[in-house]
Amino acid sequence: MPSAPPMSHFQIPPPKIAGGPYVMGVLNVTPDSFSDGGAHDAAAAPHALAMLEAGADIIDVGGESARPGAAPVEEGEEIARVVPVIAAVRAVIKAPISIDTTKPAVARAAISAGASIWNDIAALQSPGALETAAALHRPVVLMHMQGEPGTMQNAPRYDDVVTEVIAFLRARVEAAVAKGIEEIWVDPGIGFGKTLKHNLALLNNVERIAGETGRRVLIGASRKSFIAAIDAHAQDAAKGRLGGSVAAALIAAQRGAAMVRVHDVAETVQALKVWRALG
Ligand code: 9MG
Repeated sequence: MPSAPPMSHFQIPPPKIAGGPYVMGVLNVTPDSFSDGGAHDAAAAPHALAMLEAGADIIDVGGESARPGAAPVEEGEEIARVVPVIAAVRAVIKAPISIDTTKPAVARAAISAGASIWNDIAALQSPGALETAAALHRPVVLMHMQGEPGTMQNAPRYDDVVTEVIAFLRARVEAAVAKGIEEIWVDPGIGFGKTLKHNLALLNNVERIAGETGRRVLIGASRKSFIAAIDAHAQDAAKGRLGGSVAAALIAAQRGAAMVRVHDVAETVQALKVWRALG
């Protein structure tokens, strides 16, 4: 008997802003999520809808905080957080949903519930992650992080951050390609084991990262603490970093980012549209 055909390959539709970038709206489902782009279960679908109406292309659902110092979440608990939310969001929207996880079992459960993209801050380095991603036939985002969320901001060190991040991303792309994974995005991981200087160097070199990895680049700078390292008035992540977040997304797009991951969708989309209107 002939074997079953592979699951169909998912294609991300074109970005809403002509010429891009794609805008990925953050939907965190963690206990501390209300101040971090989050919503409680019942509010998740309306929040996702609001982000889409404001111009988001993709909704990124995450059940484990990646903030510096955040505690790890057990696999079963993470699945219990994200699956009902993905199912509820999928019931009301057609747009792609990405699952922000490092765990293959969570990615599998999320894709079964309706997610279509695996956003992995660990770049498919967890045991079995490459094989799982290959079997899922979905686009993946491979992100760079030095260390682990609990300790990554203690003392980040690089001789040449841009060169080292590119070397890491190239190696992860090669590993993914070797397993047959087709649609691969890369992400230098703003704020993940990086000082202000490192973050600025990476933002300034998005075009080089895209060129030397041969992949489209996603940048997530929204509400990150490097903004407070530039402006002392930005201590409150949810309320005090809007201007810096929008500026960083715009700069990333101008430097060649093909996707920006943001909490404040309407404000970011407006800024991107003004830039695109210049032609
Ligand atoms: C989940 N998450 C938090 N920050 C992120 C970033 O900068 N990039 C990606 N891909 N995911 C992120």
